[in-house]
Amino acid sequence: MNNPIFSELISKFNIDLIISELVPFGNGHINDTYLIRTSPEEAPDYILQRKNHKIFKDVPGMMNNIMIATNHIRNKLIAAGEKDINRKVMTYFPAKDGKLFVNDAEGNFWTLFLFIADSHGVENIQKPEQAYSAARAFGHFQLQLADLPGEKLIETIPNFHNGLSRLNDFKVAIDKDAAGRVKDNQVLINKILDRSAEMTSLQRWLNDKTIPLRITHNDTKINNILFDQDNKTLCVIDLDTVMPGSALYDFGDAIRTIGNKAPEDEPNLEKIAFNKEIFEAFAKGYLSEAKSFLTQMEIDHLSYSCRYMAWEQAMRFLADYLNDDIYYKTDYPGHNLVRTKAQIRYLEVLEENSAMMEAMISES
Ligand code: ADP
Ligand code: GN1
Ligand code: MG
Repeated sequence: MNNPIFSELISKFNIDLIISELVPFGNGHINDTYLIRTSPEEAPDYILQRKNHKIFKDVPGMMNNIMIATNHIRNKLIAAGEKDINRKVMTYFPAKDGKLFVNDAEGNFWTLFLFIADSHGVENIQKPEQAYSAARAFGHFQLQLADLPGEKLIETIPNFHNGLSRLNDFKVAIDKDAAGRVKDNQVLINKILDRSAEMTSLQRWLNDKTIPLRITHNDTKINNILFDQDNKTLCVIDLDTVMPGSALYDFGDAIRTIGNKAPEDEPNLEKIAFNKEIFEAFAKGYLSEAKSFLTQMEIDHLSYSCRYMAWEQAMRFLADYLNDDIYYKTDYPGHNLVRTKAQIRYLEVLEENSAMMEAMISES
């Protein structure tokens, strides 16, 4: 894939490169990602992304957030005398006009980042040691941003993890019933609604400042960490949603993916099981970095946060299914329903394991 439209687009970035190959890359549900391989072979490669501007309504604001956050981290790495900085933090490339993106003729927004060489992402984690280091990476990322004033960043997606607002969107989707799917899914709908009082508590605590707002990543799926060839973590990527949030979102969202032995769209619900060893390693790794800044209230709700993020995600998948699949990329009809069922089953699994999770956290 190497057509003149891409060549023209790339030529608008403030960088000299010779494209040898351009290939679709990664498994994201939102953006379109391409890897640009360049020649000569030893020259750096790049990640070109079409940011989904229907979802990210202020791409310039989002890229400004990414610039602020990555510059902040980069300065810390420099001050710490870190080597190999370009593999420990994302590097963005501005356009020739100084903007952090290029618009194409259709009004799409394209961005360019350095491809982190000799790296790979993982879709699932097998080894506790890998969970421990992934958790340290996420905890360390929060720590690196802990002294960045929140006012500098915009909310790239307003109310992104706000349970009260998500619940409201869900109820609107039920009322609209755009695809006539409500009647066949009442059992699933009720499973979400039945838990709404418990699950919206997090937003109430944020509203009354019982739990602090921090700068958080907000999309800590395991495939948003890059590992090197020795399976050591390099850096946290996919910074589109870095903005003020709760540390609990990041902990809970990571466990949403790696604490589950099955993928988030597993059709066979019997395969959905809690991975105790991975959870224990992740909790230890996260707290080894985050204990220094978390409040006791946050620590006491780490286990709750896993249920919260699974509940929120189930509600988002189901709302999208009821809305006729307009948000997430889907691979087949009914994909969002499969995702919903898997996520609700995982939520039940987390509920069954919550006492053990609490105990593991207090021992970490
Ligand atoms: P999405 O928001 O759609 O999930 P990501 O920014 O996570 O998109 O990118 C998709 C995938 O591309 C990632 O999971 C990762 O495997 C790969 N990727 C993204 N940025 C880089 C990078 N700078 N270096 C290496 N791989 C990357
Ligand atoms: C989306 O883009 P990706 O695949 O990293 C979504 C997350 C969801 C996730 C579910 C901006 O993440 O919030 O948790 O899918 N990102 C956005 O897999 O909505
Ligand atoms: Mg991603």
